[in-house]
Amino acid sequence: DRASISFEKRAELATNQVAKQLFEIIALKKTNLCISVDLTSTAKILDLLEKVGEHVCLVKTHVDIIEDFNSDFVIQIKQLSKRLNFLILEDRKYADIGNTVSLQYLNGLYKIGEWADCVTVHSLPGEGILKALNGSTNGVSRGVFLLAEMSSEGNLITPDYTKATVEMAAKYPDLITGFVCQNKDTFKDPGLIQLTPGVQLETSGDSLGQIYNTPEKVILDKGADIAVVGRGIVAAKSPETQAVVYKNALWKCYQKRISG
Ligand code: BMP
Repeated sequence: DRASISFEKRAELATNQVAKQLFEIIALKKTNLCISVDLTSTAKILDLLEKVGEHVCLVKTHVDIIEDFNSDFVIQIKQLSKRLNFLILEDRKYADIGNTVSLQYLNGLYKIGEWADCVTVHSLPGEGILKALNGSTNGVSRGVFLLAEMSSEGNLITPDYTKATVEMAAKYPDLITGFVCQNKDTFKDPGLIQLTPGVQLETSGDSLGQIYNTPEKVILDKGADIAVVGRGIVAAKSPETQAVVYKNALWKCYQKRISG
């Protein structure tokens, strides 16, 4: 099963170039931590990444919450991503017809397709959404994480929806980096990445339906390859110290997992 295969080996099995790169970064930096930088100013985001960037493999953004988004921010976050060796996932959660998504991906204020290594996408509208993104990458290696499950309480995703999402992804091996999901049985392909949000050490949820699990639970029981941590690090007194705590906890679990 995919959870017992090393990240080095899985890099060789990946068919999407972003997945391959991510597996390689994880193995090299020995970190399967993704930081979710849900902050509303460019200065705060860049300052945080300067401190935690070396401890993460992936930085997840929500650019539409930034008050002062500008093209210089894009240049700077790209420079940080090169220097500290992480990839960027814009958590846009596209969910419209293919034509609209293609416009949203390439245009507007954010021009996400120009700078994000990968994006999140809902399977809800059907495969046109993947066709649109496939045709919008202009030969540059880009990736998609498909939402197969969510961490929030009472979400409407059913087992059938999850299964159909995984089947849809199988038709786009060059485009799909992996799944945002919560369970190890959700998919089997060891070349794809399980990205799992809803991870925190301090609490079991927030007041708006988020559900948290510990690093141990998500890596060892739920099959996560990369764990997404937002407020657990961002809201900590020392985000850098806390990033190291999560990084070490997650990596220890991964090592235990592959040693069988
Ligand atoms: P936090 O660790 O602060 O709860 O942040 C979790 C992040 O992961 C948020 O940016 C949220 O949008 C995202 N997320 C999630 O929490 N659950 C999902 O199922 C999918 C997500 O993308």
